[in-house]
Amino acid sequence: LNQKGCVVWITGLSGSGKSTLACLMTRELHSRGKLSYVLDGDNLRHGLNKNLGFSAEDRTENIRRVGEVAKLFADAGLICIASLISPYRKDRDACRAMLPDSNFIEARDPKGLYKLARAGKIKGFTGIDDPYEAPLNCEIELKEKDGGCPTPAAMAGQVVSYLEEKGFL
Ligand code: GGZ
Repeated sequence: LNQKGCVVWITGLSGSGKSTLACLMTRELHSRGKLSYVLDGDNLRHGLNKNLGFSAEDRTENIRRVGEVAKLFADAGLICIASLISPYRKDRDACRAMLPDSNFIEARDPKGLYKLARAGKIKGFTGIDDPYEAPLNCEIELKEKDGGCPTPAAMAGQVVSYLEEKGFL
């Protein structure tokens, strides 16, 4: 393989575009002939993590499992893109202790989930009545610039450039 395994950890609120970004990144990497794999929190909750809910303990276990799996992919030489809300710093730090990379993106609400949560129709929703702790020292921060919000493709490009700069590609 002409690449070095690593993990890109995308954290952010629900509906912030984590899955879109992960998908664009994996496509961009594929077009460059690089192997990658997306671990998406929402998807994994249908299989590997189907016995877990959204209590703080369950989220911690969710993130721990995904961190362990991501490490295996990275050990195999792939660029593993983990996309989870992962709202607690201590959980992300525990993954970081095993993993080299991290990043962060800002929020929007295309699915209307926040509206439902604010109306009390979803309880314990991250960012409404459950906490979200933004990273303090992430490697990449993808957020609004003076000119407005960057496109998802621009954000994917930003992450891929970072990987290139650091010698992962
Ligand atoms: C946060 C919730 C909740 C609550 C259901 N809080 O945007 P989505 O809807 O389609 O994907 C979100 C997904 C979050 O799973 P994660 O594994 O990434 O979360 S964590 O890292 O916190 O373990 C969201 C949906 O589940 N969802 N109820 N109460 N998100």
